[in-house]
Amino acid sequence: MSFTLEHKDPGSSARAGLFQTAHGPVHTPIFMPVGTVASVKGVHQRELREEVDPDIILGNTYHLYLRPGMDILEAAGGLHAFMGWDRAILTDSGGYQVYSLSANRKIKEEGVKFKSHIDGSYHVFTPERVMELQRSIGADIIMAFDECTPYPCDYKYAERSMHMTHRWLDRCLEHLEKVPPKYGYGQSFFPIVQGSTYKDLRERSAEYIASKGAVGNAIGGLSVGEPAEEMYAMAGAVCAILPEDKPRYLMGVGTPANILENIALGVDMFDCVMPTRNARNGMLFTSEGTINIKNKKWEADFSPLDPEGRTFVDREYTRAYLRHLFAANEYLGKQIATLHNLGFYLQLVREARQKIAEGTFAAWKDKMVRQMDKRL
Ligand code: PRF
Repeated sequence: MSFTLEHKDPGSSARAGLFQTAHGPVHTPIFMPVGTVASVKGVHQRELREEVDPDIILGNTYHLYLRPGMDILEAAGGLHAFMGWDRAILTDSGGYQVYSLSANRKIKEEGVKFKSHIDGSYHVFTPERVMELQRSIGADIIMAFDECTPYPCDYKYAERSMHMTHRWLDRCLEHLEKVPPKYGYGQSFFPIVQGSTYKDLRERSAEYIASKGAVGNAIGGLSVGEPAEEMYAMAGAVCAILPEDKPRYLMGVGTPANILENIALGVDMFDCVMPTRNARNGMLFTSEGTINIKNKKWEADFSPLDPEGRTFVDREYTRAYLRHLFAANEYLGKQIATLHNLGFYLQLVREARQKIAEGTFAAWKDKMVRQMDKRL
């Protein structure tokens, strides 16, 4: 994988770039729709490709390991073939899901023992095992096994955890040398910066991560409940240290405003369940602010969902109709809202990329953030 930095914004640290994977180019800044269990919930792969048009989507090692399992994925020829998605995929390592989803997890130097959230069975993830699992899944970008600290987190715990994440990183790198890719194309490995909300820890972690010379780098442990200003302060401090000529991925972020603010700090890649999960609860993101489509105020609003939206649902369905589908608890309502939100997020990062290329990103970002924070 090679990353080319194409444009730098004169008014901020925003950048536009391009990296090549075995499954096509990824233009940055990019938002990666979350396809946790080999499916972006409620969206056909064809719709995703043709209407939302992301260069890359995300899968989760933790979920795919529990279901369908590695035997099935390997027999299918990897995740791309299994789910019928021929563009790029990134898999998260489980370093976050193990902590947020499983019960009775025990974290030790060796790895994490956890209880499945599906059937209560016990499993162990070590850095070595997680590298093997990600080889079997076959994503284009694979992630280090890390510990995502909770918020708030006391300094001593954050420091010890950061050092363990660094030792796990070295084990990941060593093991990847021994286990080659399985499907005839290369996989790019991204290490992850941790350090909670402590600037000195973040800086030490960023320096350690940068010293590994990976093709791209990630920032974890943010957007876990801290105030947005703290997230921006940490992302800014880390971006100042991570190499400029490699993509930077901020994991699990965020709202449309969070994404634009972090692009301004020099982040290139994002993923979040927010557009898909909130859609299923009736929350729509638009450039004028967020809409709760279940509100009575939309009952007889026969205007299109989003006159500026790029997907067919934005033009072909009205707010009144979508409100009705939610009131009647129809599947189609969730599908329409999901497609709209993903279309909005991808349009937002495409526009950000264009503004960076034009050199007008900073002022546009400030205007957009003010608008999008409104509730309609
Ligand atoms: N680590 C990993 N995945 C993640 C995170 C992390 O810290 C986060 C934190 N926002 C989201 N996804 N491996």
